Amino acid sequence: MKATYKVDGMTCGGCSTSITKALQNVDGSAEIEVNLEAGSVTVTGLDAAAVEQAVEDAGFDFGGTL
Ligand SMILES: [Cu+2]
Repeated sequence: MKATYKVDGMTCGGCSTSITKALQNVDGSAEIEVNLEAGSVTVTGLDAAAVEQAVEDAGFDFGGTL
């Protein structure tokens, strides 16, 4: 399952790295692609609830599925 989600609060490369690491640590995650300019993240292998949890735990705002 591959889907793109809105993530608010990313301002720099450090933010995208934090989110990438947080999602990599979730069981089942495969490909993770952060788009800083668009404020979005594309994730393979996780459902929306798991992505939301990881994004919020990393300190960013989950904005739902795009
Ligand atoms: Cu940052």
